[in-house]
Amino acid sequence: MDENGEVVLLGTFGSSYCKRVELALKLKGIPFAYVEEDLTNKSDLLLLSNPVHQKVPVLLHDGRPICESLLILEYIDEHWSNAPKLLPEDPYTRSQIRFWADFYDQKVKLATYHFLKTKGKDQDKAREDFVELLRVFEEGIQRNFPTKSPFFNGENLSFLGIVVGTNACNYQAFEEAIGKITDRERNALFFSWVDELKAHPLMSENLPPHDQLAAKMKAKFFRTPKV
Ligand SMILES: N[C@@H](CCC(=O)N[C@@H](CS)C(=O)NCC(=O)O)C(=O)O
Repeated sequence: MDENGEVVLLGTFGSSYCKRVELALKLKGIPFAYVEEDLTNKSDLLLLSNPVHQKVPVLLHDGRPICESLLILEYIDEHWSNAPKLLPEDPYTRSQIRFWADFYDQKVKLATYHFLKTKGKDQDKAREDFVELLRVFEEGIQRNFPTKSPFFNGENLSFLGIVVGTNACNYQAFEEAIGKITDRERNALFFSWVDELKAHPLMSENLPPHDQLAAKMKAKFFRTPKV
């Protein structure tokens, strides 16, 4: 057996939650097997491993399941505690990183779901909420990390870089499939971070191909593309 124990990732194509885990494993150099899940016909392994949420990603480490992408990233960083570290050592800074990762998932990502479920004026409101949330995110990151980018740990991607980058680097595919949600002028700082993340080799080499991702999103949300 590998000295790491057997590591298996249950995931699905195009999921930024799953991509987070894949990038963290690759960053740490942990060998793993990837099992693609069909979410329209979930496997018994997925249902047994994540009976509460029945979602991917699930990480199986020597057969023991860990669920929820942010918790999986923490597990990876704690179990394989060698460098490169995803989270910083200082407990206060760690808590700030976790706060903004949670904000991104609970607020920013949620705003994109509101956007894709609405039309007309409601959709305009969802777009405005999204831009405003990114502004809050920009301000918070500047306030909490005035001197050092929390998206990178040295030359490596960090916890927050992985969490935000695996999602935000796909906004173009989202927009091709669903419609225009971003405003690069009003969120110029946020998009300067996204551009940096996108240029990082680990990110750029592992992002899902744009066309395939846009096609999957179109098929999933049954919308015609808006030009
Ligand atoms: N909070 C979860 C969200 C994971 C999630 O939403 N996964 C989606 C794929 S992107 C899923 O498995 N959906 C299946 C379903 O909702 O039945 C995490 O961070 O891991």
